[in-house]
Amino acid sequence: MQRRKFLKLTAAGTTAALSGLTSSSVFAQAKIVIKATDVHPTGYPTVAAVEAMGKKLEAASNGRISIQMFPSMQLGGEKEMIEQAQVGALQIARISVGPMGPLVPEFNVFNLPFVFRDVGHMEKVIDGEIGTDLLNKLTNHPTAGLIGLCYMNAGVRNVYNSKRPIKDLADLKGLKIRMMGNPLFVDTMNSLGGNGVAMGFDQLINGMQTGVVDGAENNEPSYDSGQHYRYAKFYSNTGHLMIPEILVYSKKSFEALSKDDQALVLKLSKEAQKEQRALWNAREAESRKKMVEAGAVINDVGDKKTFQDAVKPVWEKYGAAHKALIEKIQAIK
Ligand code: BDP
Repeated sequence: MQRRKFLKLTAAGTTAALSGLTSSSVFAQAKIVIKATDVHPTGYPTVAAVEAMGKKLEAASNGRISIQMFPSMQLGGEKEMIEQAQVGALQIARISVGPMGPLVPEFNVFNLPFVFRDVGHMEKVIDGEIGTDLLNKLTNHPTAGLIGLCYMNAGVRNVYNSKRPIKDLADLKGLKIRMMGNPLFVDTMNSLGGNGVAMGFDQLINGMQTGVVDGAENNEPSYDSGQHYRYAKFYSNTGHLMIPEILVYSKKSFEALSKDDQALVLKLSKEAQKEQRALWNAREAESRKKMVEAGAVINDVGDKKTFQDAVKPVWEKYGAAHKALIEKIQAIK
């Protein structure tokens, strides 16, 4: 389908060239279909917010610009999404900040376990100067090939598994827990006493079915929408990570847009950030309810402090180079 569209565009260009129009005037009018992708399904807050952004783009451009959404990992897991955005095979990827740490090391500060005091703290950081600085770091990165558009909420990540509730660190012993692809997360799980296994989100259900892993960790909406309760019914509120999401735009594709179109995309992505937040808050509450109905067994951990103390080596390893940034985050009240 994409190929057909491309051929149509080329044919329009040729006809215009033959009829004496300059190609730039033709391509200024050419329709722009922005391919967007997300690991989550239709109806998930991040997907809905990007779709709403598409409607606004269409309205603001008289139908010239639109977003075509590919939800539910149709274009692969996050690693594949990032790679495709880098080469311009797709334009918008909605990804977690998680896998961005190895690319822009400052992002690993957001990935440090227990770095944010609560959701309000995290929101202040991403909405403020630090959030903007980090998005710019990504945009200005010499080889990343991505433009950082905006952030989105993703709640708190908790451990779930098929064997037992996690109340204390000892309960994690011997459990193989899937983590996102970034060594920081494997180190985090190992320091908590479990066995961290790096794996794509797209491999997780298979991993749980075959017993390659005993469980994973994620926010309630991901656990609910992926029906992970079917394979790992013990959901324990470890709250070890609070990682914002991010919308990235292919730099290659972005540079091909006119300045006005670039400004429009940037403006509407900021609106999408706000809209997603409202959708997120509603969805979190809904998912918690659905999890219980689906038979998930939910528990709080005993002493949170023991979890926070256990991850100190992770802070030393990944935080040492970013002391000033960490202090700046901690100073935000
Ligand atoms: C979800 C994020 C998604 C990640 C996924 C994961 O929304 O971007 O791919 O976690 O664990 O919460 O990989």
